[in-house]
Amino acid sequence: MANVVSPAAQKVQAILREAGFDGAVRELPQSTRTAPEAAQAVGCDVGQIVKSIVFRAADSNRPILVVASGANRVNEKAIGDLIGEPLAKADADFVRARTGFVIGGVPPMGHSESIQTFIDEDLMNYAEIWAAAGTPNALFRLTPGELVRLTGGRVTKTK
Ligand code: 5CA
Repeated sequence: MANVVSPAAQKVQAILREAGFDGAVRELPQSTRTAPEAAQAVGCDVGQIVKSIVFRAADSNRPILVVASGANRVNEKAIGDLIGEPLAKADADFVRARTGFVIGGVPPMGHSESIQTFIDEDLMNYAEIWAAAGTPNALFRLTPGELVRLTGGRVTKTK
């Protein structure tokens, strides 16, 4: 924990500890802003990277989080059907305001408000996965079961 210097990454580490998760946030020298960069940085398959993609529900204006495998594209129409309203793009300001984190560092949990979350079922195929930890160069390793517990999200087909 002592080696985590960025305030945003420290915040994620603290949130994880409070949730009873004992894994450590890792700050890396290189960028982990995108899923391919993150996979390269930790030496895993791109599919093992947890993308936390924020959308805006078009009618209610609430944020919707899709936690997707780095190998997959999100099917916005399918998620819109699940929530009963279309999904719109979220811009960088919306993401920062509603999650408390900048794009490229948004973690799957610990946001400034509670966000309805859908989890890509393909992430369940891996023994270990990696998620963003608050900044575009911080990650933490977890299991799919831990992801489900930490986010309270619904596992479904998101692609
Ligand atoms: N740290 C990496 C791996 S964990 C990461 O956060 N990847 S990510 O996929 O979860 O976050 C990047 C995502 O942010 C992109 O997939 C894209 O959906 C979104 N994004 C990137 N640029 C913008 C932008 N200008 N406006 C809105 N969303 C964006």
